[in-house]
Amino acid sequence: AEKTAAASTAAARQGTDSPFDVTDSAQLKEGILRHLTYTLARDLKTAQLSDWWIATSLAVREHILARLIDTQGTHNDNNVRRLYYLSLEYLMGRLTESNLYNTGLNAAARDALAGLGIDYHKLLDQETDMGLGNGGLGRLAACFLDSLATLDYPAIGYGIHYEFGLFRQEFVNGYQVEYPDSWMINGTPWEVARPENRITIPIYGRVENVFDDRGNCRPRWVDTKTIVGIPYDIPIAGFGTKTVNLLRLWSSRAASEFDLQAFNAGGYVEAVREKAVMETISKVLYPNDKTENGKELRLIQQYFFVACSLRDLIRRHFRSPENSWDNFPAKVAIQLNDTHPAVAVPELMRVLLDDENTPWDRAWDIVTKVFGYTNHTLLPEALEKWSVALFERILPRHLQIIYDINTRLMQTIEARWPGDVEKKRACSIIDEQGVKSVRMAGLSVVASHAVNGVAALHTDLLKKHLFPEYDALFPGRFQNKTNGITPRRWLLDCNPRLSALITATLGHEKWARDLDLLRGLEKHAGDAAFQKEFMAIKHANKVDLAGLIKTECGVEVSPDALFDVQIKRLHEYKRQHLNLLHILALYRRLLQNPSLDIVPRVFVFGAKAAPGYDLAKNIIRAINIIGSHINHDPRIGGKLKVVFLPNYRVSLAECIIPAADLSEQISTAGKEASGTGNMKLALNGALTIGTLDGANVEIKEEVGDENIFIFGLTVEEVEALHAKGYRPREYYERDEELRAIVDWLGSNYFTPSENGAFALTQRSLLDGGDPFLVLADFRAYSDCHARVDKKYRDQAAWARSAILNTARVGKFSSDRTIREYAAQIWNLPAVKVD
Ligand code: T68
Repeated sequence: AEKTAAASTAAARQGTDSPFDVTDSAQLKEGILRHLTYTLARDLKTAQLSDWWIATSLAVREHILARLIDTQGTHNDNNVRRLYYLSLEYLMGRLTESNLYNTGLNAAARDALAGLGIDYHKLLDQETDMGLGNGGLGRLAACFLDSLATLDYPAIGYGIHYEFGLFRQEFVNGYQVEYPDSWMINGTPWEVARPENRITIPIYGRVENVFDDRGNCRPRWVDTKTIVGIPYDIPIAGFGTKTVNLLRLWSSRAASEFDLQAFNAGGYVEAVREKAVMETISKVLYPNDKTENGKELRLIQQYFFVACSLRDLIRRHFRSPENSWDNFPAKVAIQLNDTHPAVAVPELMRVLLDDENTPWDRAWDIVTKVFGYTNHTLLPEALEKWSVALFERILPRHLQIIYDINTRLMQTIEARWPGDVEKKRACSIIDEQGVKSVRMAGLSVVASHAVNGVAALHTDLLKKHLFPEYDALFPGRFQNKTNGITPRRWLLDCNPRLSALITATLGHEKWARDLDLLRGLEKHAGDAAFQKEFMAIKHANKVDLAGLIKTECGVEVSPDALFDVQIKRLHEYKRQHLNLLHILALYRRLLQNPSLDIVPRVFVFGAKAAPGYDLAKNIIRAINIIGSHINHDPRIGGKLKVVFLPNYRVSLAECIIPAADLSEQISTAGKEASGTGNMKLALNGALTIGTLDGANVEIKEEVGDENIFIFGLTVEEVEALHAKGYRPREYYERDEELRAIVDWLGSNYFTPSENGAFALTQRSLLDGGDPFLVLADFRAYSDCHARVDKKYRDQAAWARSAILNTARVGKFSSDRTIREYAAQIWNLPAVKVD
């Protein structure tokens, strides 16, 4: 995208304010050339664009690393309280551009590169996304890191250094095909390997009871195997501050002593095999965003990164001579991003009980003071359970500790509800029904001093439906922390045109650190000249996206059409197939009445399906095949276009979001915990069409009823409908149009040489029982789209609402979210770095 003059002025201004030790483009240019020559051993003639990208990143990195050392020094010298964020996923996207913006060096870099004859945007395009996450949960972790550093909170993120992130997606004959994501192939200039900080942890083995010198029988974990964790550090530079925090990701290795033992015993091949197994642990990210499948390697991944991280943070704590276990809870806050890192609970207990000889009650007191747990879903299939048998084989001592935690929990329940077997069954960490298993959510709730949901509605439902007994048992433990997004990546960096307009209108760029200041735009919402500018920017962004669509999908779309966007993981509850039914309805209406006057629309999809999720993959194929059919039908005069951009990822979202007119947030009420794409799209001036689900409820409260399109069943209505018995066929039979399009979907009209291509999707809606109420919500959805159509024809009214969306969603800055966590969960003071 070409930047406007105003954007570069704003950028230039930021450049002069840089809190980093580089001031001008000449200095940066010198750094770039130095790295090109002395780090990459390239000369100017043969250097490829990817070399220039690495050299530029390394030149900027120097300044960030200097600040990293200052920041860590300040934190260590002052023995500050720190947050340790444990997450199996970090969906970082590209790092170079956001680091340039956050350090204020983007203008200098642009100048330096221009002087070298290098195209800034093409250079940034060399970077492969760091896609070490599935979706919202992983991206939330990345936004949180940005806000933590920006707000000067001492924090370290811990996770896994996956060799392969989320798979790369291509479409072949409409089918999703997955390829490994070799994100490191062009180099990884933003990470620093720290082999000197490697950590060795035990796994497998058995527990034996030995008598200590006082005659007490004590459990000892023996005959274990060994895994080595090598940390890779990624600096996280705050925006407009000197703070640089750390993201530390663990890569697994085999222990050399172990190899040697096997080797000496004549087991050379055995030793190499063992080595390969150990190195498999950090090989690949599991691509399931909801269902848990009880895979051994997944549990090992969880334990591996948690055990390394705990040892690392304990080592940090004891580096200060004044520290001890007594003040551990005063210096350490640990947040569990979902239950994926919940093995940290028994692992910290094990360290305290077995390694440190701490009595149980004192150990448990420490544990419950440091942990907090964030829940991201109510869907039962996403709640992690591990079979007791598997747990025992991999982590026998941890299983014992979990049983001990559960015994004490059952005593508490008995004291509170004497003789109530139902309450015990509901609260037990060990699930005795079916295959005996460990419930990680129960473990996390019991061991944490605070448990939070990610939007107000979600937190209410969490207390009411998922954990009512725990809520009664631990009053005040459950809290809400509505999600947020970083305004740096999701407005300042990705939408330079709109950012420049905002900065020019408000007369400052403080909004990027204080998003509530966007309220200052409200008074311009009715101003015709401002509306024109705002819509011209949207149009320019749509022209850019149209170009990308042409290259990626080979489809010509008009930037004058309404861009109707649904971008998120493909999941039945998110109801991409409801969107598809509406597309089919519009198409059919046009075929029956070619002169029908509708606002021309471009439907834009982006979504990956978990590789084993057949229905989700079938929906992708249906959208691809039906979309292509519609795109090639000359009878509808180009009024409808349907494009499915392949390989949806953070950097693609950054291109789509600034160009969206309409944001599809159409999950069944009660199913989407929060959503964060909804926030990104509203911030960039898209109007939402959505259900009263997740954070949509709060977006509606902020932007006002006239500036959002709400439709469909509410949570209460969904519950009532299920209670009385939902029969999708009733809706199908009652509604002529709905019946026609559902039948159409099931026919071979769109795939003449193939029968039943979309039978899976069609069946889910009828005989499958339509668990997410697509048919029940269809008519309300279709009628709501008619209101969208009407409003879009009144461009002034649309512009006004779009501006008010941007102006009024300041609440959804992750800065606000992080301040709330810091104040209400972590008790974490900010620390300025001089
Ligand atoms: C999402 N969850 C929620 N899970 O669905 C979304 N799960 O509503 C919310 O806004 C977001 O979290 C942030 O709170 C996920 O993205 C996963 O990706 C996931 C991955 C592995 C296992 C289970």
